[in-house]
Amino acid sequence: MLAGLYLVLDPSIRPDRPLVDVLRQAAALGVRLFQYRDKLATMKAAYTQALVLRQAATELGSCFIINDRCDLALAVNADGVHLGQDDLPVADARRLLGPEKLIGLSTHNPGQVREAEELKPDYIGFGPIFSTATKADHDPIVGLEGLRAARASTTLPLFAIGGITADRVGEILAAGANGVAVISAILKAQDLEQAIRTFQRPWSGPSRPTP
Ligand code: TZP
Ligand code: MG
Repeated sequence: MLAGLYLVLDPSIRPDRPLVDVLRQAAALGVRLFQYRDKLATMKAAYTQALVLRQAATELGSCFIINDRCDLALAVNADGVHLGQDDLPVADARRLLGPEKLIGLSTHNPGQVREAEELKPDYIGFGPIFSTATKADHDPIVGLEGLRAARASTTLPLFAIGGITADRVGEILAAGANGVAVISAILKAQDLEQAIRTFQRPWSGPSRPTP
């Protein structure tokens, strides 16, 4: 479960595209891990949106994680929360959510990865691997070199994030990531199905020749 394509649903990227439609289409194609990330919505609006996404993810057998907010994750009975370095400490999130929920932690440098080893989230995000416009205040770009170093210092499931396009997934996996967390390369894609299928290719085994 904590590997493969992790699709982060952020409404600011394509406000015209209903997130629940994206989730449904992606889940139908086999995406099993989603995160709802909204840095701008009021709590009430985020709650309303998260409930809809939660329900769709449950129907389609996918895992649903909330970015930043443990209270929202609890309110909609999400499968977990994804914490940044400035959010609640992992131990407090664990106390609030209990032992069964997933806790993810964003990390951006070797020190934070080593610290995560002690904090024991269920998985880490690591990046930005490449240049990204999605997060304005991001930490320095770590590149594939940084990713290899991070891999060497943790056994936690690791999702690479930041500027990831489908053509780079192969080298990211070769550098040791368990999966990729993607926002814009999928949400902005003109053809959602085609974009998702291309991202999934490295995990879907050798392609069969078309008859
Ligand atoms: N954390 C590090 S980079 C990033 C986050 C949330 C944004 C990644 O978005 P994109 O559009 O896939 O580059
Ligand atoms: Mg955060």
